[in-house]
Amino acid sequence: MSAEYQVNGAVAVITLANPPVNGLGLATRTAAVAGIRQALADEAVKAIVITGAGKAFSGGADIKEFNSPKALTEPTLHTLINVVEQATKPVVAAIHSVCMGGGLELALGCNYRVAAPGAQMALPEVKLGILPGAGGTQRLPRVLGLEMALNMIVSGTPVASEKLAGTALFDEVIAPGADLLQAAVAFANKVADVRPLPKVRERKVDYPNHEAFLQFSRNTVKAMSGPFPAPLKCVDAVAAAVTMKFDEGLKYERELFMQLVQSPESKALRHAFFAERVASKVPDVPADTPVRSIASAAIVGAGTMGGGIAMNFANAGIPVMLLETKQEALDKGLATIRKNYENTVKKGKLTQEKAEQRIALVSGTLAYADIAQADIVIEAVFEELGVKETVFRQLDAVMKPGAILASNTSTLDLDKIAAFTQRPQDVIGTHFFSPANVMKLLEIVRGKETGKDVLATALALSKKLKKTGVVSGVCDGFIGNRMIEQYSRQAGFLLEEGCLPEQVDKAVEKFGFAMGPFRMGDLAGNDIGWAIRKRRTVEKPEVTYSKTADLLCELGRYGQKTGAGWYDYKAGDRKAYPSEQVNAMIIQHSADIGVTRRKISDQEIVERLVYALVNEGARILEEGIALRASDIDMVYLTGYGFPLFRGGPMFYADTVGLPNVLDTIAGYAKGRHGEAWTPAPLLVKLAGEGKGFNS
Ligand code: 3H9
Repeated sequence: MSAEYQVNGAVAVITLANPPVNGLGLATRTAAVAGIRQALADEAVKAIVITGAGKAFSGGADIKEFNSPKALTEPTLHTLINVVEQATKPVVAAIHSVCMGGGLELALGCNYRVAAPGAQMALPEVKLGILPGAGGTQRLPRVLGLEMALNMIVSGTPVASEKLAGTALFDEVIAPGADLLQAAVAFANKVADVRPLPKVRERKVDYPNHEAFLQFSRNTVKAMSGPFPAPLKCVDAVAAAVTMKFDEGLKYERELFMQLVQSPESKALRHAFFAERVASKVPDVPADTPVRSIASAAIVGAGTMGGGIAMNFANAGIPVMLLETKQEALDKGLATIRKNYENTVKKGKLTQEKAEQRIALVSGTLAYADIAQADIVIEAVFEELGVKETVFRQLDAVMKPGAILASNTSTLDLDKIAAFTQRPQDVIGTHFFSPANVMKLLEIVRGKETGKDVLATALALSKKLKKTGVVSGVCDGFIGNRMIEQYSRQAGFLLEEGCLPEQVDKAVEKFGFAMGPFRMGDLAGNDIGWAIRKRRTVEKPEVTYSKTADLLCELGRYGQKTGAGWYDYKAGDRKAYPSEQVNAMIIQHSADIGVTRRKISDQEIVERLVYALVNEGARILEEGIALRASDIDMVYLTGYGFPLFRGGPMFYADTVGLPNVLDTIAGYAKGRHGEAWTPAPLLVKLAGEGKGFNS
């Protein structure tokens, strides 16, 4: 059973009991319908209360059931809501904590709703690329009015129950601390004999001049929804609440829901929803692994990265101390942090008071001894093993026992870094992405000796810092940068063969990337990749690269920070202007290496860049560097601007079909630099078995 049935005097109480959030899966729906029928059959029962066990009333339809026959197996969510709505005895929803999606739709099917304060009320389906498909678009406008309902449905944003007190959504919002079930049962007793039973479906949505409002909404939503079809369909469905009879509107909502649930965009969003949650699970690190307390932090290095990382701690209310070698660098780092907070205040995103509180949590020092008591120290110094060695030997000497020693390295061997200390079990990689106070991704690098409790602590910390933590094993570049290396190589070869930066960037941005490789290089600093290539050409001389990026750096064009990179920039303007100097250099380079430039299609550009990611991703998966394909997708969605509506590189490859991906790769393997296209064995294997990376 996943709903419990109890009788409390003349009131039957049905408690949805499907942890963690009482998703309305088949078993729960079946038990709830059985409960209603039992209550209707029992003459002693005069009214019914539906509530939820644990930490939710209900989080909505069980998303795991979508695209499975279970979603359409009776009793469906529609049937459950129908049974509730047609009941001949009053049904009261007792709402607390989370009341979302199908959960709110179920509550709207009840005759009455009593809520605890602080319940999160939402129809968040749009975030999964769908719309409320069990009457939400028809019933919510009937209790909240057209404007408020449309806002909630198009944004998916939760609204606290107490803010909706006084609307027709609630019959009662109880006082803080009062007993919800007791209040709901008392309410049910009070209304037990009231007839006719009030039904939301019988209410009208009145909105003068609704056509003009709906047209305005369509225009606004269209401009904001990018490649996602769901927001506009939400407007269409809500419009039906005004323009159609209730049952017609319900039918129309259903049609739109069925279209959206099959859409690739919705599949990608649902994949991302579960990918984000599963990423924090590590098979050999149980959920109850004890974690170390992180009540204070220290950062070594007050540069752009160190400062950004420090802000994460301050934002989470954790005091953080920055360590630098020179007063000037420390002052500069602290001043940048202050400036960043002031800018956020100017943009209206933070109050002055909160900014001051956060700034007060950040301090600085030049002495290692001052950071010795921090619970975690994150090294964010120059990406060079010798420099890291000096830092880690010092940290090992001063840090208190049990402190976590983390490195923000983006490419270096974490096991070598751990070996500079006497406590490799306390060493872990925490790779933040620039700008570190903004980007969601935190790549957590597990060394061969990293303690399980240290890993569990880092994962818990990522949640506290509002990051998406993804675990990576140790290899050159970990998940993200190891893959991007193959992507960048292809971008470089494309320049040699006939492209200019603007064409490559535009093709990739049209595919949906936030930024093409050359604009991204200019933002991150081309000198960083240059330093890495210099190291790698020594370590791996067999790996071929285009020299264009090196020639660019030799011209001093490091990117936006030097006012010139792949593009030209004007002072105070981040817009990228194609550079005659760079384009001439690229064309000359092709001539110098004897390559006849050709016209390259956008399709080829996208395939070469994206499949380079996929092929390397497959190796990473096979080697166990990533625990699962969806972790790789999370890295790319949250750290590299991969288009969300495509679900990440591995998910995208699955949608294209691995045999198709493999065929295309085989074609490129016959071309110039074919050595870069040796297919990953796992890709070959899965394509042969007719499987995908995520299935
Ligand atoms: C819908 O209702 C469609 C209808 O309109 C029409 C149908 C015909 N199903 O986020 P958390 C799991 S669409 C299944 O870490 P929190 C989640 O996977 C649905 N599972 O916790 C995770 O599992 P695990 C509309 C679900 O406290 C665990 O719960 N509803 C569902 O930070 C904890 O999740 C939504 O879109 C679900 N519906 O936040 C709500 N929801 O422990 C989506 C959660 O195994 N959910 N899980 O990793 C949320 O926004 C948040 O999960 C919630 C809890 C606020 C509920």
